[in-house]
Amino acid sequence: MAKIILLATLLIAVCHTGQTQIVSSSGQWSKDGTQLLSQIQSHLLQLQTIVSDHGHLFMDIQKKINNLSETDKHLSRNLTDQEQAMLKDIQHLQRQMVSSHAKMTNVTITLKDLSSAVSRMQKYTDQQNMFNLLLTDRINLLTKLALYSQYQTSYYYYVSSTLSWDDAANYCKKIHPQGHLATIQSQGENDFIAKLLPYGATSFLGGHDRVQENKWQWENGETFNYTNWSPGEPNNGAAREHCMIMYQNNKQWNDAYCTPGNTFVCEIDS
Ligand SMILES: *[C@@H]1O[C@H](CO)[C@@H](O)[C@H](O)[C@H]1NC(C)=O
Ligand SMILES: *[C@@H]1O[C@H](CO)[C@@H](O)[C@H](O)[C@H]1NC(C)=O
Ligand SMILES: *[C@@H]1O[C@H](CO)[C@@H](O)[C@H](O)[C@H]1NC(C)=O
Ligand SMILES: *[C@@H]1O[C@H](CO)[C@@H](O)[C@H](O)[C@H]1NC(C)=O
Ligand SMILES: [Ca+2]
Repeated sequence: MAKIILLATLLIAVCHTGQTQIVSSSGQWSKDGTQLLSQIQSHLLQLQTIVSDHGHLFMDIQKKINNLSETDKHLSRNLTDQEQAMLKDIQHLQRQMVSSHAKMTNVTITLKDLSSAVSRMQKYTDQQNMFNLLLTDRINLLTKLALYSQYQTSYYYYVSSTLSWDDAANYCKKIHPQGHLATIQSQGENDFIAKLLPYGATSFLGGHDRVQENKWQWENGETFNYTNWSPGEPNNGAAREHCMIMYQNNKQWNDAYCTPGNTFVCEIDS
């Protein structure tokens, strides 16, 4: 009994500490909070079962004591002092039992309340997390719309850093799961991308012939069905030009070294 009450007190204390820890200063529940709540909830359910079992045990003992004192009453017409004292003890014990049982019932009710409160908090936490995710998505979308230019079903993003072609390709992949160095499949798309380049820029696109010389392909596997090479290109200068760049000045392409020296354009498929 004492153990149970101690356990319950501890648990309630844990819950209480938990609450202050898991609510951040902004009043939002953290992910750790959610896990903690789940744990507390399952402990509460276990404890509730134990307490409820004890409740039944108390009722049984109480019935037996009632029976015992009933039996005693029949004899009480002629009890010795010692027997009278024993009867008083038994009655006192009985009152204690009844009061303990009431306390236990109260603990059970408190635990049930606590458990459903934890449930509600859990739901609230889930909703809060969902809301945060939606908000993050919305912010990402707005950011994307602010920085990226849309042409048909893709977004394009000019990057002024001069990285190697490989690093540029990785950069585009990192900024979005559908990101890649820009690929071109029509005159319209070509001209749209050219307009994103600042004056005089030379920028990497997603084309290369690194697998087989003069067999050009788009890095993301798209069909290579449109070309816009500058006159005399691709010429594989110094036998080292395997990465495609676009010239801003004539909107046309050249094969260039894959080493750092050109800006680049990322494309994000939607
Ligand atoms: C009460 O006591 C009598 C006699 O001692 C016994 O026969 C009876 O089963 C008891 N009842 C309960 C509920 O314990
Ligand atoms: C009660 O106790 C008295 C003596 O203390 C005795 O004389 C009497 O017979 C007892 N009565 C019963 C019913 O046991
Ligand atoms: C049980 O709770 C009620 C109300 O919450 C209170 O009035 C009562 O005194 C409590 N009983 C015990 C035994 O703690
Ligand atoms: C190249 O293929 C893509 C996808 O099938 C298509 O949308 C595009 O119009 C084609 N471009 C040309 C120039 O045929
Ligand atoms: Ca060239």
